[in-house]
Amino acid sequence: MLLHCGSRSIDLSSPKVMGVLNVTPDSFFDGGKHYAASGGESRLLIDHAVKAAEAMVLAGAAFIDVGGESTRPGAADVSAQQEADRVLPVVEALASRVDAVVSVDTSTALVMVEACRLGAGLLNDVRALEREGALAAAITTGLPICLMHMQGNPATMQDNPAYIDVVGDVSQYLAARIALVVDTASELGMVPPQLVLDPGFGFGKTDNHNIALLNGLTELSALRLPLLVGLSRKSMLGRLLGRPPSERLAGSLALALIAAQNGANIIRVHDVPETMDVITLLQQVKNGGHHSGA
Ligand code: 8Y7
Repeated sequence: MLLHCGSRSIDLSSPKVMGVLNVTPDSFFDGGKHYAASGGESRLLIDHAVKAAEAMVLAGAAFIDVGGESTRPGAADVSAQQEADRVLPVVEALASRVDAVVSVDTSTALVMVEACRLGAGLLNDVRALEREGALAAAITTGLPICLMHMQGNPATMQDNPAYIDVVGDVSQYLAARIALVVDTASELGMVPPQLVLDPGFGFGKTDNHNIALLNGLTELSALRLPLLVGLSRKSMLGRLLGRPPSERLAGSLALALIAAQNGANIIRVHDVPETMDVITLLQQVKNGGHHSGA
């Protein structure tokens, strides 16, 4: 199927890679490498972000996910204006200069609308449009939207995550959000947006919950929408392998492969070239050794 992301369309009949570009000062992995501080420095930092995005696109990323609010447990709250100031200049620069869909990782209505105006092609909301004003704002952009499941909120979500049946519960939640988006679009007289679903690995989940969801991706496919997964360098790998973020590449690649084999359509990662190799190999093996050219 084709995902219509503004001026670009992405063919999801084979898995695609989304590269992560953080513009927060406190990202757990890249440590805010691209953080636009202020004043004269911000131009330089935007150029740096564009270069990083260009490298990911050259390596094969179909999407670049730009985020300005760290969802790391204990991260500082960011105001809508602060988030907009961080993210929008980067969205604008990328949209005009980079050959990929610019995805904006936001839960904030203002950022959604402005990012769309500046050329973003996908809204990636870890709160599945639950924040005040986000539902109508997102629908109004006409862009595809990724709805992610999270239990609780980033500050406390890992305290004691609990489910009756994690795959069933996540699937039910996402189905309810889909219905709400469709109903709201109809009330607004808008065409319902294309939706992408994400079980939200690590967002209010124990390792066992994450593993059940990884094994249960095929059940989420029953909702008949594209699936996005983010597993790259997450703390689950820290616990399962006993490794710090900088040593989680091999584990991330293993999980990316499992997710793609279980039906994930978009893999959100920090390491684009390495993940592209995994996806390319998987496609070649699926095709029985014949190159597809794609
Ligand atoms: C995810 C995400 C993060 C994810 C989607 C991290 C913004 C934490 N994780 N968005 N964002 N899915 N859709 O470790 O798993 O990258 S932030």
